[in-house]
Amino acid sequence: MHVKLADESVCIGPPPAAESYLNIPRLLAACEITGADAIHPGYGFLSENARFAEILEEHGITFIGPTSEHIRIMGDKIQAKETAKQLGIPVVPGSDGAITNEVQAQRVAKSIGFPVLVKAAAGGGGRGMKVARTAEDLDIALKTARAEAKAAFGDDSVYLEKYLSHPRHIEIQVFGDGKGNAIHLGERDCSLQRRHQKVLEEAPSPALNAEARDKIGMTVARAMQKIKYRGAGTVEFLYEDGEFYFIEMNTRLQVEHPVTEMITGLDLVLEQIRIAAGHPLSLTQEEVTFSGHAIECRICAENPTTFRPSPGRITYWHPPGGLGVRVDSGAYQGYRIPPNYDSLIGKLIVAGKNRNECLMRLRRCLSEFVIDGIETTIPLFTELVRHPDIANGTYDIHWLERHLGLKG
Ligand code: MV4
Repeated sequence: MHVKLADESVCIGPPPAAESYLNIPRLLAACEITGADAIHPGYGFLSENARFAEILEEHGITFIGPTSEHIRIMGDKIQAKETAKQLGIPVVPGSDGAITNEVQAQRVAKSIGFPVLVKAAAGGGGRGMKVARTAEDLDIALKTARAEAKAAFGDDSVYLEKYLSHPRHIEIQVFGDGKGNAIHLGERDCSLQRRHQKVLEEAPSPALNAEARDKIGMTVARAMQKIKYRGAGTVEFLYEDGEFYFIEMNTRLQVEHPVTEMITGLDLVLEQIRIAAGHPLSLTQEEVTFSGHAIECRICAENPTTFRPSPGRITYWHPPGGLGVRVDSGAYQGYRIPPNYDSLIGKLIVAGKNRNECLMRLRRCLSEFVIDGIETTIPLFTELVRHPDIANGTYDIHWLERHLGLKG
């Protein structure tokens, strides 16, 4: 779809990402051929690759995003946490930097109390994490986490954190102009996840009131002002018993950004391009307003119970519509979902004056959405939006896996 809609398109190579979407020389060649003076990295692939941003900076091509320095800082989870702490952002109690030996690990674990979590500095998105519930567990967890981190990221540095057992995952959207101005655009609640893949996201979070939102939002905005952050960013928190704990920062736009757009009325991609072109932020913090509620369902080409990928040709495509209904997708009737990439094929986003209106609208949209020729996760959402825990928003990050596990 993106090739069909573009003014001009250049083939950057065959499906294997290493020969195309991750191939920096080929991407640069496309800029040279077309005379493009800016690249929007989207999400995934090279969107948080500091080296890529650096190479573009060196070639005078605008990277629509933060500086390579900020990408690098936030890409190392230990440095990111240290930076967050210095900027006054609340963090999870844990080791002061990397764990270098087991004696230190046991001492830190004793002081913060078990259970603790061993995390890989080069990890993120759930990779390279091990829970330790006792001192004996800790030695094993350290060795396994280090080995996995070495294998996965070529970097075995790990750190320790207090393990939060029933948190929500709440993230703050922030924008900076790179000159010291930054605003927050509220939060998104992404607690409904399966194997570290977000399934459903909503804004605002059913767990926050205006005071809590403003407090954490302003803390993040001030922090981004201090480092002169440029572009879109998302600061991820765990939220448990009324407290926020910083876990990571994403230096890119996120898949779930539409729910923020629906409640603020701001076009976040336009905002990214404006800032990259040197324009000021479109709004001051005082001009940011939140109205209504929005919920996004990630529609994947997967079996709705086994989650096995289901690529193939879409023989019939009928999306829902109407007031407050948005379908962001590159799919269409006759399109063949390739097996080479992520199984996400579309995002169904509904907006309404409150959460209940969104749920009712979502139920109607899911019943109207027809995608034939492949299996999709639509039936999973049809069931979820009827479940009482979802209807009243009392779910934490473990709810979905517990719910699916119970279903066998
Ligand atoms: C945690 C945690 C509990 N306690 N840190 C998962 C991916 C990465 N964003 C960090 N993650 C977690 N860090 C402490 N100290 C639980 C998780 C976690 C999680 C976090 C957000 C959303 C879904 C999750 C699923 C499993 C574990």
